[in-house]
Amino acid sequence: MINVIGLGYIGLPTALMLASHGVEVVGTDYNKELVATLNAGKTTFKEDGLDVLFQKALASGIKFTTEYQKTDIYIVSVPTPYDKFSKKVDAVYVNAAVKEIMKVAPKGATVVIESTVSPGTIDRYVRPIIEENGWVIGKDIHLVHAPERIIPGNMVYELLHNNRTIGADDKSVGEKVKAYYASFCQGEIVVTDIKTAEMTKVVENTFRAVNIAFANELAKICRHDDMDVYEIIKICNMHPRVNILTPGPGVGGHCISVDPWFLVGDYPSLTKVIGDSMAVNDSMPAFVLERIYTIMKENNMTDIRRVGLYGLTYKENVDDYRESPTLQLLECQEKHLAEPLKVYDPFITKDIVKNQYHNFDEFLKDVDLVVIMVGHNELKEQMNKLDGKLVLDTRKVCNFSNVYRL
Ligand code: SAJ
Repeated sequence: MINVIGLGYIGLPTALMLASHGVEVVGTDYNKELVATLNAGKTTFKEDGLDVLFQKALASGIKFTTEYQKTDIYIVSVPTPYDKFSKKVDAVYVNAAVKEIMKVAPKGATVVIESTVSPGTIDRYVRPIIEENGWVIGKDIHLVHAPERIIPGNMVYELLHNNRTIGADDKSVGEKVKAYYASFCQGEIVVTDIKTAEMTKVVENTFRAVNIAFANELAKICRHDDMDVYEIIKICNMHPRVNILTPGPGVGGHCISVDPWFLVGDYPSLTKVIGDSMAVNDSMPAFVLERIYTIMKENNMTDIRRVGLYGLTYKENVDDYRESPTLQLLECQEKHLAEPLKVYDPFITKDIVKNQYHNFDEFLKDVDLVVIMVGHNELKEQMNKLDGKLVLDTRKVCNFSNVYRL
């Protein structure tokens, strides 16, 4: 039996996938409300294919509880934020989960950490917790790191098809854990050591953050000297060895806007490119705000209350708004002591910010300048509704001839 600890964006789909492929699974989360929702037969977030997978896993007997189980394998999938001051990974949730596991685990059990951590985190934090218990790692308990790679918006497909990395002290333990993942994963699964697996995961997200920062910096240069950044990137990407990502209003989510900081925190004197890249991405919401003021001025628009932000999530067609560029922009605007801008997002049904709308038409009635922060499909399908409005499109989804861009 596998006990999956943490039933969030990664833990839940992983638990469901294992269960629907014949593995006995119990999912554990300390959040009683979340466990009650799952036990009532409902998923806790939207994702293509998740509900079908959930039903399959229920039919296969998956259980959800707040209790840690006595079993041979634990998969820990809890959040790993970064400390805003030191930039280092904050392993507090991983540590707490491992402490709880140690209270119930039988000798010989394997603890798999799925959460993203910086290189050396398992050595620094997880090993001492186990050793304090008087247990010998490699004999009484086995440690494995199996970072996930799935992208929100396409998680179920990617869980099935992506290649994976497994890090273990002992190759045979790595192979044993690999067999569980191979029950559903059709990609290649590489077994390596723990520190390599830790570094690999952080490097993948850092690569993307640096590439996005490069695109964002190009957008700033092109705005400064009146060039079309999208046309330039399109042509550059026709070169066989160039692949520039897309500029945008900033970087959100809980991965690319967070994980690269772990490297900056741990290797401050060695991470100039990475640190500067993160700063460029973090500067984008303020850059969008500047664009808003410029466009208002150009159009003799004086009332900031007639400006509306379309999109609150960190990217298109997901309901996750953690670290979203829109929230960053509103925070930045708050510093200017201005009336908060109007906001609408079809994926966010709860009120999470001031001046939030839950109906697209009502939102449009109250604004003259629409700032596209996220290119949800809903908008792409109803773009004609923006006809007659001023539009600042930070995602290049609107083809109007008079549209403003980054
Ligand atoms: N973004 C841009 N320009 C781009 C691409 C993305 O501005 O060209 C922005 C997005 O709008 C968003 C942010 O960057 O705000 C991040 O979005 P994303 O879709 O690039 O990535 P995430 O954070 O949803 O998922 C990433 C993925 N990592 C990589 O692609 C290397 C995923 O594979 C990881 O599993 C996930 O992080 C994670 O959990 O670490």
